[in-house]
Amino acid sequence: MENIEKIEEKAVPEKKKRIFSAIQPSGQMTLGNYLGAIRNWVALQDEFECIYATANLHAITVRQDPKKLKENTTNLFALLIASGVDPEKCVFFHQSQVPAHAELSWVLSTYTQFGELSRMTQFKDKSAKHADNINAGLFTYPSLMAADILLYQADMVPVGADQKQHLELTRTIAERFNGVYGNTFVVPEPYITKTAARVMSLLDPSKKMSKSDTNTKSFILMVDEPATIMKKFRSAVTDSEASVRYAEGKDGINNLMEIYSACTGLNFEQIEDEFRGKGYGDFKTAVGEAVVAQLEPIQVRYKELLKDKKYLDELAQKGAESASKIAKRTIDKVYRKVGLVR
Ligand code: ATP
Ligand code: LTN
Repeated sequence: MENIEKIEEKAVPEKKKRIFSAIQPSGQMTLGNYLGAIRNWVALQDEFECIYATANLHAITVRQDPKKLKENTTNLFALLIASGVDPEKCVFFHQSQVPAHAELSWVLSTYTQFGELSRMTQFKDKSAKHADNINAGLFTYPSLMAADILLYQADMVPVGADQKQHLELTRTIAERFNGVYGNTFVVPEPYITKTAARVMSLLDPSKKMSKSDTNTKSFILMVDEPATIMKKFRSAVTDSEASVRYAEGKDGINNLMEIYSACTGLNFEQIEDEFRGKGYGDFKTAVGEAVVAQLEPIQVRYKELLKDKKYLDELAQKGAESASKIAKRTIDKVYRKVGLVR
């Protein structure tokens, strides 16, 4: 018995799997970002080695006002902490603080094909939206995203469903590079929630809820006041059937059911039971109240955190130092393999 205990004590703990994800400070965070991605970031922290960043280099692929970008970046950092991202448990920083992201991105862009980048739906959507600024960075955005992930040898990447295509390209780039130079990168898996993986616009439920939408009624911001949230849900587009059920052709109601399910933990059947015989008005009020209940404690913590911006900067600096150490190992290896003088 004594022997067994000793062996157990000495057993080497299994290496924790590594997680990487990022979010752009391209506007204010929406309920879609939270339910589709950030809740998973938080949930994964205890079990895995997590590395999270604000993707401010990605954000400049769309024209940004410098002062606003900086402010949005710090605010987003605070909002993520308020949402449960814990800098004590994970490595948390701003992408621009670790130059290896840009360095690896360049190398990987030479292993990413024009045709592959041309097929990215995000590129197509964003170039349609910003026809006056279809810049090279917008096109090579996925090479930078691949660099973010591969730099840390991440096993899993928690994202919303809209990022699945970028993740697939990341895997292709990693496999291509490994094929040429031998095992260099871990090939990552996407980690996507079952409910609310793609929260849709409240005004056009065929489009995803996006923080850069020009119509503010189409999204719920994490920092929206309770009265605003209730108002936005009341004006959400539904259908004329007046029956709360999840079905094809009922995109508006399906979206509200997804949101309600993600906020209450109820499944679709339970939601249908709760609202049988009731109108859409009652349902929309319940969805609004469930969302307010989720967001209120986050908003309180967020306001508190924003009082000390110096502390937030210090946290990011500390995170960036830890991230740089991990990143250095990969970028050194890549430069050596490719034959670049260091
Ligand atoms: P933009 O509107 O500027 O393109 P975005 O909100 O689409 O920004 P990010 O801020 O980079 O993009 O997204 C951060 C995370 O939130 C990603 O994992 C993304 O998949 C997820 N996400 C974005 N929109 C939604 C949505 N409507 N539903 C679910 N998840 C989403
Ligand atoms: N492209 C992502 C944001 C992003 C990201 C990443 C997500 C940038 N780098 C690395 C996961 C891993 C988006 O959601 N628009």
